[in-house]
Amino acid sequence: GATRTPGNTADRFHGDGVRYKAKLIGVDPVSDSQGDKMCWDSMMKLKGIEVASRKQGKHKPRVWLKVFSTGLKILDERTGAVLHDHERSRISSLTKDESDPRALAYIYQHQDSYSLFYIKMAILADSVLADIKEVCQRLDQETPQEPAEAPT
Ligand code: I3P
Repeated sequence: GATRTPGNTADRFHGDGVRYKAKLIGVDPVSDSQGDKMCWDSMMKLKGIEVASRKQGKHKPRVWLKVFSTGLKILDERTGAVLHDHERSRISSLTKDESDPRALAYIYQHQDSYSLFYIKMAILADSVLADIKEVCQRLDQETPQEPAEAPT
């Protein structure tokens, strides 16, 4: 709508951003910024580790996923410490988990390497996916001279 134009500083992603309760399923190094099969294989690998960990009585770390106009942050739920700070221009391949309606994954580029972050939300992932898409797509609108890097 009209209130979501780029450069609008009064929207909900500015300031403290939008905070979602979540758990970090895992982080996995991947070889590229995108690729459906690569993402799926990485997610299933992390899911296997999650299942094995739970059998040993371990729980997924509880976090907050915060969506800002500038990117994403993952914070420790209890202490509020920032565990990961992800600038939106380095986020690629946002993936909806077809096997779990509360989970999502994305790839973050750090220098020459890529990591897949696999996150389980406390709510259905759709609205969170839409929020992440929105902040990443704004980047395209603001820098039309650059090739699109945001998730499609
Ligand atoms: C828990 C249950 C929860 C799950 C939690 C499990 O097992 O599967 O749904 O939280 O994961 O321990 P149980 O029913 O045996 O208590 P999520 O739905 O958020 O994954 P966790 O231990 O990693 O928090």
